[in-house]
Amino acid sequence: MIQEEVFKVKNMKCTGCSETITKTLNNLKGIKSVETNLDSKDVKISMDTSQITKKEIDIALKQKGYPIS
Ligand SMILES: [Cu+2]
Repeated sequence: MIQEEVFKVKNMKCTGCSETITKTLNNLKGIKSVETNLDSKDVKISMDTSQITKKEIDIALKQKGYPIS
């Protein structure tokens, strides 16, 4: 099932951060689209929930220094 969710992202402070976050997410299986918002410090992710979980997204981003909540 394709599901859209918004997560708060810690440490996202500039366009470099949002590029890293977007790239990291797009490399994950099951991610359909990524939209970062620097003002609200969050990311809107469209994902296939049969291929990826929030936990996996969290782990991948945490490794880059951007934990989500
Ligand atoms: Cu940055």
